Amino acid sequence: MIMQTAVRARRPLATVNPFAADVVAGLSAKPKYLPPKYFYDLAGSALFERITRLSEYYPTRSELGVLKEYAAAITSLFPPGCAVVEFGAGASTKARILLRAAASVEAYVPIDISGDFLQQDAARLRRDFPHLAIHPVVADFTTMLEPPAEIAAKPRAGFFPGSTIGNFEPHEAAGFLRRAGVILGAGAVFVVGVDLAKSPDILYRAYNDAEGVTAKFNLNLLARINRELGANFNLDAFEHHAFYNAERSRIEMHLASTKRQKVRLCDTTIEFRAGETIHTENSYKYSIDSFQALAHGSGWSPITAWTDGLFSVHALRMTEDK
Ligand code: AVI
Repeated sequence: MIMQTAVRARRPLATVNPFAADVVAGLSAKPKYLPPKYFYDLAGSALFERITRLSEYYPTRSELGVLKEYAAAITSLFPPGCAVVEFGAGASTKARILLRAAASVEAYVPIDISGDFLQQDAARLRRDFPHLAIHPVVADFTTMLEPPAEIAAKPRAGFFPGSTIGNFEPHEAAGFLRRAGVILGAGAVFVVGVDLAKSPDILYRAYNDAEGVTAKFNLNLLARINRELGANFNLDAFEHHAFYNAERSRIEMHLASTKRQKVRLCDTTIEFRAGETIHTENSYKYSIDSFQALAHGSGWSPITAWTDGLFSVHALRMTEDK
């Protein structure tokens, strides 16, 4: 019998596990960073849900208030017989406010990466809005390029609430707005929720709540890396830091190492100096004008914006095919 030695080709980490590849790349960079999209595993999503109910975290309450107050005005801009496409839909709580106010909408297309969640919510939406066609799409909306086939013939209104656009770098936000323009097409209206620049005190408190929920949300990123990648982060040796960077008009979140230490993950050793941080999130804050300028530079014509002074909801129109 001939003994064979199996020589298995090593596949690149990015193909085997994109999470592991992104974590190793981010923690090997100078300065260290981690992509904020990895906050939202099951535990992180539950913590974010708690954040939205904190007294200090005004954006969710403010946006819901603006949407409720101006729902009729917002939906009056929608093209008749349109499909509403929501990017990163989650539980579609905010879309429901618009769908209730918009008599002429024919279809709702929630796009989300989490399939299970989307299907459960679609069943509830079909029950609550029996006159609407509900077409959930499981996809990463940041890389999508075409409208779903089911609504190819319909005019479209886009919806991107929550100031998630603030978690993109401005050039990424511009790229996303351009791609959304291609998906939504000529004549589309795009409703985008954007947090406003304001007093640094209010911003500081929103990301440094007294109960420490935002700190847990930030540290859960390390807990997730331990759980999923078998790393050995000691969560007690890292601290949540969040501060307003006025020059860049953004809240920055970091995890700061309280001492000199080494962490093992994916056959790699990552070294930390005392005080060294991992940059985990930026949350850009815009003025009405600065967001309209960004939208305009990305192919959209700003129509109007509604605000309660803290948060803004923008209506944009796509006047030509991009
Ligand atoms: C989802 N995103 C708009 C939130 C924000 O405010 O930037 C994420 C968040 N990070 C800390 N608290 C909330």
